[in-house]
Amino acid sequence: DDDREDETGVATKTRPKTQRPPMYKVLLLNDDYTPMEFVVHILERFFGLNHAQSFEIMLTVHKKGLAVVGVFSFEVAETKVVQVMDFARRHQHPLQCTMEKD
Ligand code: TYC
Repeated sequence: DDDREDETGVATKTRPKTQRPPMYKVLLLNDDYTPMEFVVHILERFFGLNHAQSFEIMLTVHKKGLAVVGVFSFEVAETKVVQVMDFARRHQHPLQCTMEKD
């Protein structure tokens, strides 16, 4: 940090404002039709979660209606959403995945 002198001649530290990129939550939404095992598979495949973590998040979505799967930069979050939506559509499941600013 920079040293800055005030009116009395006392040196104080100022923190230069560091720009951090905005982060985005990736959300998984519940529905009545997508099989539980398919959701667990998606979480393992696209989010690098182990089986236990994936099962836990899937159950949270099933019970609460949605859950945050992870928080990423805009580009990474958007890629995950597209990957999940494409994979679900290819398998004809109505699973919904979306993102919002953290
Ligand atoms: N509710 C679904 C079922 O009972 C399971 C499910 C969980 C679906 C999570 C979507 O994001 C989801 N088969």
